[in-house]
Parts: sequence; C-alpha cells; structure tokens
Amino acid sequence: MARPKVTVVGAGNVGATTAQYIVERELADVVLTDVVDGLPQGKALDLLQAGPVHGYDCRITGANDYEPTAGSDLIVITAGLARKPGMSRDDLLMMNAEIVGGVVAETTRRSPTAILIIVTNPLDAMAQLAFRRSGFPKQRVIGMAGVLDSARFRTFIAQELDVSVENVTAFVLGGHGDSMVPLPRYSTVAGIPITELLSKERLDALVKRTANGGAEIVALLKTGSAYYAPAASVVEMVEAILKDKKKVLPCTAYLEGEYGLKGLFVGVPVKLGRRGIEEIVQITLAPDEAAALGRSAAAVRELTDKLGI
Ligand code: TXD
Repeated sequence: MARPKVTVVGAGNVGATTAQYIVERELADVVLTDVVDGLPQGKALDLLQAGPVHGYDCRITGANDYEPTAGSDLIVITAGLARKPGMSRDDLLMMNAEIVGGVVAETTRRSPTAILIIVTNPLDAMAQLAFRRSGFPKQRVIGMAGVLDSARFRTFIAQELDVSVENVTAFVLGGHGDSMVPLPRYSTVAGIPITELLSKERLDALVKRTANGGAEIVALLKTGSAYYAPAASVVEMVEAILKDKKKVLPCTAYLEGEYGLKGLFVGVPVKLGRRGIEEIVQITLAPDEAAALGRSAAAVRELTDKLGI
C-alpha cells in the first residue's frame, strides 16, 4: 500500500519539526517547501539521512516550487512571517494573509482532495482565509491551536499535582492566545475533575500561565517562538486523520450555528478522521464559559472583518 503524502509548507521551526515527527512515526512521505532557496532541500536531505539511524523509510523531499506537492492527502501550512520591530499586529495580519492566500491557491489547485491544517498566525483568521480561498468544504479546513493550548495546560496540571501527563486531559476552547477559554470542569486527572484537586487560586494561576504559554517561550527564546509542542500538536492531528482514528481533539473549525456562532473559525472539540472534521462535538457551557467564548469569537471576528473574509 502506498504511503500517504503530506506537504508541509514553510521549512522554518514548526514546519521542519513537523516533517521530522511525521517521518519518525512513519506516518507519510513528506514534501517540505519554502521560498528560501536550498532551505527545504537541505533540511529534507538531512532528515532523510536520519532515516537509517531511526529506522524509517519515508521519503522526504524539499522544493521551492509546488509541482512536487501534487496529489497530497494532507497539506500543513506553517509559512509566514513573525512580527519584527516596528510592525503592528495588523501589518502581520496583512502580510501573512498575502502569504497564506498564495500558498492555499498554489497547493489546493494541485491537491484538490487534500485536507488543510493551518498553523500560521493569527491562526483563526488564517484558517478562515484558507477556507474562503480554497473553496474546500468546511470539513477539510482545520486550524491547529487547541491541541497545543491544552497540551500546555496538561503540562502545568501534571507538574502541579506531580502526576503523569498521561493521566491528565484538558479542554481549551476559543481563539488561539489571549482569548482562549480553558474549561477546568472538563479537565481531569484519571477521570477526576481538576476542580476537585486544585484550589481556585492555583487553578486560576495555571489557566493564566496557559493563556500566556506562547509569550513565555518567546520571552525566553528571544529570536523565535515555540515549535516542539506546536509541531507535536500538528502531528497528533495528522495521525488522527491519516489513521482515521475518530479522535476528539480541540481544533479550530468553521461554525455554522454550533455554540451559537455562525460563519467563523473558532476552537471547539471536533472528531478527526480520514474525512477531516467528521463532527463538531457540542457540550453545554456554563454562562461564564459561553460569555468567554463569545468574547473570544468577537476578537477573531475583528480580524476577519479587517481582511474582508
Ligand atoms: O498554535 C499555533 N497555531 C502556532 C502558530 C504555534 C507556533 C507557531 N505559530 C505560527 O506558525 C507562527 O506565529 C508563524 O506564523 C508560523 C510559523 O512559525 P515558525 O516558528 O515555524 O516560523 P519560522 O521559523 O519563521 O518559519 C516560517 C517559514 C520560513 O522558513 C519562511 O521562509 C517561510 O515560512 N515562508 C514561506 N514559505 C513558503 N511560501 C511562502 N510564501 C513563504 N513565506 C515565508
């Protein structure tokens, strides 16, 4: 049986690490692309040469054009710019919209049945842009944010209680970043709600650290942002899709009335399988949680309005 084919656009930190984790798990052959001459080719060749040591046979190729991406089952888009001194958030929005719009047009034309996973920030707006530009059904356009945000929350809960991360599940809804909505009452340690195990003060502190999780790492790294946990999160989604696992994960999805939101990409629990988003899982929210999700959606709407999408 032929291995699935995954294109990863952007051979920077998140893109290259995503390619690495995909081949290490032998999930798919990978085509890595970037605008920088030699970068995707060099990283692809290097990764290929780790194959004999790690014991994987997946093919990894690098390219600056899109021809080699044709017929991909899955396309992960990490291409984009980070904010530079003097640049506003709006500048970044406009520049990344230009990049992501172009990448979506080039890749989806050559892989019309692929599933898109969007990673580039501002995440929710870029997912919406990819949905509009591709013309793909909503099931096949997915944003990655919730898996990462909940992985961060799980890490901090496990540290706090000195238990295995494997015991901890956590749920985070809403937009990526400041406006995310962690749901402590749906977060558990071996099935026990964490609200039973942690005081309100400690829980609030962990929630705050989670919402600030990206900025904490940027402040330490100084020259870039997080990429190991983001790439691991992308690959959990890739695996759920390619293996048709029907795994329920928090992902950024296009809502048409679910959670009282319409015509917008927001983070919600979804079931991921070979057809992409196979279901949006609806849970009842408490009034304060619903209000927080509404505020988060309004922040996303502000950006999509600016892009006119
Ligand atoms: O939770 C999440 N969704 C995120 C999002 C978690 C981590 C990172 N997040 C965002 O992903 C981040 O804010 C950026 O917008 C992207 C990529 O982050 P990364 O850390 O990988 O950035 P790099 O290392 O700068 O890599 C970006 C690459 C770089 O090699 C550029 O040359 C390339 O993108 N690039 C392009 N590739 C292809 N085509 C075009 N047009 C292009 N423009 C830039």
